[in-house]
Amino acid sequence: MRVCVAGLGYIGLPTALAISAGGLEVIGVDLNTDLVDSLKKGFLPFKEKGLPELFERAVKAGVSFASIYAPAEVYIIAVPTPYDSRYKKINTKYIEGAVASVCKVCPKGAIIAVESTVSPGSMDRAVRPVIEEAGLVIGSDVHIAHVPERIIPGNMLYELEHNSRTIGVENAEAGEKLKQVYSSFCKGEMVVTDIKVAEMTKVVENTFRDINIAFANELSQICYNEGIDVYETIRIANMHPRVKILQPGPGVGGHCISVDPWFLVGDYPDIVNVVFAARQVNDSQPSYILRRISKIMQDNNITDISDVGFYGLTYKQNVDDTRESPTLQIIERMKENLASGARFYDPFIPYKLVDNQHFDFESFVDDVKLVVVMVSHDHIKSREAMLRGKIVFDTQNCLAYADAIKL
Ligand code: SAJ
Repeated sequence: MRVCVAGLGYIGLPTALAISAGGLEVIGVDLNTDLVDSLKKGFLPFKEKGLPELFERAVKAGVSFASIYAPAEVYIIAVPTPYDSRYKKINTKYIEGAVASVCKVCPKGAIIAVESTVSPGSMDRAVRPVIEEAGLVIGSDVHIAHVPERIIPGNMLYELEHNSRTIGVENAEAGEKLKQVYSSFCKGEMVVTDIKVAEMTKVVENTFRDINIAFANELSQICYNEGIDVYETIRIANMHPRVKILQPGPGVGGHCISVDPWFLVGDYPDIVNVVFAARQVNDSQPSYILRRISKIMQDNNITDISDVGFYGLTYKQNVDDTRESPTLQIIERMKENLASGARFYDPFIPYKLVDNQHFDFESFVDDVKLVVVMVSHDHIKSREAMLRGKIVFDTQNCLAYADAIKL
């Protein structure tokens, strides 16, 4: 069976490689010709544990990369869905473009499976009209499916192989074929359902996590007011067999958890309460961190913002993805308050992303009095000793350093 994976980013590339290593014929397509050229030369566009090894296996198995679409029995669409944070809406233009291109080359009976993050109803709103416009009949000329991705950056390849999959389809035959494709690399259970349920489960999964993190963040503020250790509180509460509270932090970033709940808020404004409140709590956590920083500055007679250094620009530990990251959110809030001059460092971001960015950890630490740890990269955990003599605000509770100030 031939599978064409459209979009060779964080999701599409590992998926294409895994299917190829799993024994099916795979062509990976991306409109970015530079990316395709560099993949052909053996260069990977981002870091992920185990990816170079998987790449090697896929190349041996014959994976190919191209910028134009080719005939295939199954198309997996994993193109970006850019998010407009002002209007809380996702843009499906790349999905629509990919589907239109697929329609021009696909053989009769092909399956078009969308993995990209979409809001519930997008398959009807964005995908169906493009296919109809191309003159194809859904259900006979092509079949559509939604197979939302579920892998977590930082542990993608393990999860790709072990997580169960939701396969949203309109007929059992397409479900069977997709099961075959996904079972080529995934040992998890394949759950076949309808498209609307598949769309909803994706949003529900990320919203559940957002609400849980919001609870932890709110608890951190309550506990701070009372002088109670929030981490100890959560640790003990989680010993109850039916309690599993996540960890507080500096805010929620990434392209999924901070985005998907907004779909429910936007589409059901008269119903949502909890979902909306959780979003507000998590979105305001960076401002809370800023208030805590200003208190720490006051307590330690620090008056110059350039004496404050933020460690970490990515949205979470050990990844190089900065989308919606809490540190970038903090920078935005500081701009609104005309506070500039703070310093920034992230070992995963070796290019200039923000003003006053340092590229050497030692000089970054030397130049500041207060280090705010925003991201718990392994990098800083192994360099704790270098923070000695500094005031440290550890918003991730990742350091053993006894004097570090916690949430
Ligand atoms: N965070 C906390 N406290 C926690 C856990 C996370 O503050 O206890 C923060 C992180 O620091 C980060 C944000 O939440 O800023 C999101 O990180 P994450 O690791 O929870 O999740 P993502 O966005 O990397 O990936 C999520 C995953 N969804 C779920 O776990 C339900 C992943 O499985 C999805 O594939 C992905 O979203 C997606 O693409 O939808």
